[in-house]
Amino acid sequence: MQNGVIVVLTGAGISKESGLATFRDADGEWARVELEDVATPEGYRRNPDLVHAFYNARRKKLQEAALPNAAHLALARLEQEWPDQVLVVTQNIDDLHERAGSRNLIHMHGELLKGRCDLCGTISPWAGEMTRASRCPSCQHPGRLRPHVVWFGEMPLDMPRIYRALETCRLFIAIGTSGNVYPAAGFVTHVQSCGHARTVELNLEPSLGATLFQQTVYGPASQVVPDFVARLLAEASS
Ligand code: BJW
Repeated sequence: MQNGVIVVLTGAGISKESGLATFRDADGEWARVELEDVATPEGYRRNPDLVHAFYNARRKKLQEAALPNAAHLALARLEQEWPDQVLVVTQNIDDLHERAGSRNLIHMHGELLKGRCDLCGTISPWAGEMTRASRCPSCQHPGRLRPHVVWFGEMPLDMPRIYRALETCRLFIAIGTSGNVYPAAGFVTHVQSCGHARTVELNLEPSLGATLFQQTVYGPASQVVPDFVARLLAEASS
């Protein structure tokens, strides 16, 4: 393959082998809680305590029990060794890509280890429990801090930068995402419409949009991603 910009879209499947649940698999988050209750602004207004409990538990597990796996590490290696730009666009709110060493990274659905103040708009690091009484570290106002995550009906983050990268990339790789949630599920079609990139899906099983990709490889992310990255880097250096 010719060198050029690579965009990698990741979803919950890449963090599954790090011990973090996906959403729509049989053992996923949406089998335990109603998404309308915990992942919408309306759910948060109805019952903020329930939403805080959902994110507090995930924040604790992320910090106490999750480590990057071989797939996260392979993407960090790709960014270091690929002769052109590699941008990872993750739907995940965990910090496993950062911990693995990825630096050119967009969290389009926000970050679990940050809070956002509804009053002053400041986004602050947040490692502990968040409650209705939590104060914004910037304006000190209590009761207006919420998890810095993107719920249904809210605008995902950094979209202009993501679309610019999709329009210039030579390779688009989607890893561990089911293709249920837009706008991320539409990225492959957007890339195809630009007509100058190869598209690849790496997943445990075919996603909803699997037939839209030119190449598909199925298996656990910790195996298929390192293999795919090794092949790409070998092609680039030959
Ligand atoms: C493995 C594996 C292993 C397992 N190895 N793989 C049409 C167009 C545009 C928008 C819409 C539309 N129709 C409806 C909408 C609105 C809505 C939407 O998409 N609804 C759908 C349900 C239809 N979208 C929105 O509201 C978004 N905002 C928006 O659209 O704003 C307007 C806009 C439009 C156009 C451009 C710009 C803006 C916001 C979406 C917010 C999503 N939020 C959540 C929760 C918050 C974060 C959190 O709590 O963590 O984000 S929902 C949840 O789903 C989470 C995830 O990031 C997201 C995607 O899930 P993901 O990652 O795909 O996980 P799963 O579980 O679905 O799949 C796991 C995959 O891994 C599976 O395929 C497995 O096979 C695989 N797997 N083990 C490899 N070991």
